[in-house]
Amino acid sequence: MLPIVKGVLEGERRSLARAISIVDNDESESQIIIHQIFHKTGSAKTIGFTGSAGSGKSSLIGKLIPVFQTLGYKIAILAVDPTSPITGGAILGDRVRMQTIIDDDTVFMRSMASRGAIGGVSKSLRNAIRILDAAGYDLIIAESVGAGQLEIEISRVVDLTVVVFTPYTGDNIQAIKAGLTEIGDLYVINKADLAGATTLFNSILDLIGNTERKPVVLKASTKTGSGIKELALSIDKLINSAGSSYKEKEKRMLEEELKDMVLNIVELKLLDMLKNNSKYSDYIDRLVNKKIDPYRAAEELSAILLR
Ligand SMILES: Nc1nc2c(ncn2[C@@H]2O[C@H](COP(=O)(O)OP(=O)(O)O)[C@@H](O)[C@H]2O)c(=O)[nH]1
Ligand SMILES: [Mg+2]
Repeated sequence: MLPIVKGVLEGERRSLARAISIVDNDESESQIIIHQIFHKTGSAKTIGFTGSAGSGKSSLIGKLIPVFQTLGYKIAILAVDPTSPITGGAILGDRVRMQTIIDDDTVFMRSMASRGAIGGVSKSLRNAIRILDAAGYDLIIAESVGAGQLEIEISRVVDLTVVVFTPYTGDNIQAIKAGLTEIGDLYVINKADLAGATTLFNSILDLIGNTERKPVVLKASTKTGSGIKELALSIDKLINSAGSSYKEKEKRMLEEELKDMVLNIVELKLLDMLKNNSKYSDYIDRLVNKKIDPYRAAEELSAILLR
């Protein structure tokens, strides 16, 4: 067993941080780490928090943590931010807003850059979750700092997606991105202490709450504390009640992951075979001389490679 894996399994923080960086940067050690911990994973519940910057995701997570702790969870938080390097400012701001919890060394917090761009995010996040899961964290919260495609990707990796809206971050009903209306299992209208929240809450109920899948829609304020406990209890209920459908989701996710990885390996192999095939340069010459068209060249060359 790698020393770092031993550290991870003992929940040692420096090993955890290092192991997460390794999978985040897709370093070669990732494979060995995942190989050695995979059998210890599968018990953690995962939640993704998405929504516009400034909607209050970090503040909400900060307020939810103590409630989740009274429910017995051991919590880890991953801030997924491909736009800034790991040492960047975002996580520092978040640490301030989550002050109450970072003083508590039972909560683990780490930011991830997931530099592999889109597609890289799900891979890094999935593996970071596995590391925390193997270390004994049983509630893992991913906060998405980006937007758009990233949020959809995160929602595919976690058990439950919470979408946070406020009237102050451009989340009026016309401007809400189509994707967001589909990925949430639970919608929070935050900053309920400010005017406009109730109007937005009613519009969201109309737009999303009454659709067939009936996601939960709640109002909350991290400032007054209203709705926080209800939010925590709703999340707890959802992640624990939908047992069978999450198993199915898990199976689908593993299938996707396996498919992606196989395609990746096969693509690299085929590329290698193609470049080393003596016919390859012949075909390029024939294309240049207009002796063959690209469609036919590709057909024939593929047939040769797959023979
Ligand atoms: N009035 C009010 N402000 C809030 C509330 N929740 C968060 N904020 C403020 O909104 C800003 C953005 O919050 P933050 O948690 O960093 O949002 P994030 O970017 O989604 O993580 C901060 O200045 C918070 O103090 C709330 O319930 N009411
Ligand atoms: Mg934040």
